This record gives sequence, structure tokens and C-alpha cells, in this order.
Amino acid sequence: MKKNVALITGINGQDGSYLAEFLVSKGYDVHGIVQREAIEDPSHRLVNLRGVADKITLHVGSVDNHLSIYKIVNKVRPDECYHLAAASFVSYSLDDELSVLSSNFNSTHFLLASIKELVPDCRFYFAGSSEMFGDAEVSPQNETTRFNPRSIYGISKVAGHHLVANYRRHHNLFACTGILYNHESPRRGYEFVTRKITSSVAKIYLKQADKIELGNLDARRDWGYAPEYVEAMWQMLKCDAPDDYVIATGEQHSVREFLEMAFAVVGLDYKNYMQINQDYFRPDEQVPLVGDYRKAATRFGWKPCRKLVDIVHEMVQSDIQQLDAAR
Ligand code: G4F
Repeated sequence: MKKNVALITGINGQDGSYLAEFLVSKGYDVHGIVQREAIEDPSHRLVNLRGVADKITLHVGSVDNHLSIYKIVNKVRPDECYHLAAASFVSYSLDDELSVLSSNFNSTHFLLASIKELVPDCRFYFAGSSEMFGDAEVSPQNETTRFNPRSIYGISKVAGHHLVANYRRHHNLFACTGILYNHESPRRGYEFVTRKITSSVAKIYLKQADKIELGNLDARRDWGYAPEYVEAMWQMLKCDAPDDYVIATGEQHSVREFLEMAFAVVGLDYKNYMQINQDYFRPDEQVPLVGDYRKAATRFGWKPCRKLVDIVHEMVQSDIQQLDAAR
């Protein structure tokens, strides 16, 4: 029997690598697009894929280049395409507005246009974000909440979401946006606050550092577990009809609570190591971003399971192990 074929952009990132593992476990023929630099430096840039490296096919290409995307889609002819690649760190988008907006928007357009021409039955997943709600007017947010992005990153995701809806409506593509809230794991990038905290805790515990510098400790987030969130992406594409879904936990915690939990894993008090740095502050957030995931729960039975305290524990332990192994 012919295997289902999936194409993933951003396959070597946190979400892409968990999704690749999940789809391989489901019997998919998994393909991913990576930059040439990743192939040339696999021990760093493909580290997240080491568990499935011999079970997937990587294609060198650039999501910023229509011809490159077109050729890969034509070669792979996917049944499902997951578009996860994006400039995704909100602070960088404040610094580099023009390239974040054009890259995030154009890559989505190139993929949709190629799929429409070459494989119109291919199901398409677009990685949206809670940053689309930005300075939200209500909390919790759901699929009907008005978008009010506060960063170029958020604007690029709203624009991509409208493009997806347009291809669904006018070109009959099975295309969905997953509006995912923050989701974490040991594979999270070091620039995000959760990994910054857990990797610093590991260093402090192993006496390789003596402080951590952070911005606003009262900032609140709805933090979930990345491996569970990638399953929701797949479940969306298995529905009878395409639609958009909020994926979240519905719970909010402050950066301070995250810090407390992380230091508690190694029996230390964060107050002894903490330094506030104004450089890491962002504009005030009045209404917390918290997601209402009931539509996903009702339509395809998705719900978050892993508690934040357990996610934090896993991340700290993993960072300690990695540092230990490198000694
Ligand atoms: O970890 P963060 O940088 O994540 P942020 O901005 O919420 O964005 C992440 O989640 C979004 C939703 O899924 C994605 F769309 C996006 O791509 C990305 O994955 O910051 C979390 C909070 C912010 O309120 C920030 O102000 O932590 C606060 N914070 C406090 N001190 C800090 C720091 N954030 C960072 N990165 N570094 C700090 O020192």
C-alpha cells in the first residue's frame, strides 16, 4: 500500500522534529525542507532529527524562493504539507521588520500557489500563533476573537492566515491555520524565556554560571507541551472539512512562577541568582494571552495533558544532562 507523504518546512526546529517523529510513527513517508547550512553542519543544525534521520528525506531549499519550493513540491507530491518555517522570535521581529514580514508571508504564498498548481488535493497546515491576538481585547481568546497583532511577527501571521482562508475559499484547498499558544520542550530555542531559564538553571546548578538576567517577571503566558501540539496539527488535517483552531492549555502562569518551578527542580531559590535587565522588557501587555481550545476538543478530541510543572522538570533535567555530557 502506498504510504501517505508529508512535507514539512522547518523540520529541524522544535515542532518540525516532533512532528517528523510523530508522522514516522504513523507510517508516513516524511520529507523536509532545510537550508544548505543545515546539511553542512548536521551535528548542530539537525540535532533534533537524530532519532529519525535515517527514516526521513531532506531536501535542500529555501522557503523564500518560489522556484525552489515549486520544484520540491513537484518532486515530493505530498498528501499533507505542514508549513512551520518562520522567523518566530518576537523580539527579532521588532529589530528586523522588513525581512520578517516578507519572508513569513511570501513563504506561505509560495507553498499555497505551488500546491494549488501541482497537488490541489494536498492538505495544508499553516502555523499561526497567539501573537495574532497580540493586544487582545478579551481573555481567553478563541477562533472568533478579533486579531490585534502588536509585532511584525504577529502581523505576518495574521496575513498568512488570511491567505490560507483565501485559498480555502476561492481555490478549494484543504487549508487550516492552527493558532498555537506558546509550547515548550527540551528542544525549544535558547532565545525563548523558558529555555533561557532552564538552561541557566542547569548552568547555575553545575557551577558554570552564577546569575540569570531576565525582563518582566510578571509577564504571563499560556505554556503547553510541544509534542502534544504537533499532534493537533495532524488531527486538524484529518477532519472532514478544513477550519482554523486555537490550541492552548487555557491556563496562565507568570515568568516568575516558571522561574520558581525551574529552580525548585535543583533545590535552589531563584531570588539568589536573579538580575532584572530592562533590555529584555517588551511593551506592556494588558490582557493576558490565554487560549480557549474547546473547538479543537469538540471537533477532534484534542486536549492538553502535560502539566507545566512536569514540562519544566523535563526541560531542566535535559539541560543538566546535555551540559554534563559536554564536560
Ligand atoms: O519566550 P518568549 O520570547 O515567547 P513569546 O514572545 O511569547 O513568543 C513565542 O510564543 C508565541 C506563541 O506561540 C509564538 F508565536 C512565538 O513565535 C514564540 O514561539 O517570551 C515570553 C514572555 C514574554 O512576555 C516576554 O516579555 O516572557 C517575557 N520575558 C521576560 N524576560 C522574556 C524575558 N522573554 C525572553 N525571550 N527573554 C527574557 O529575558
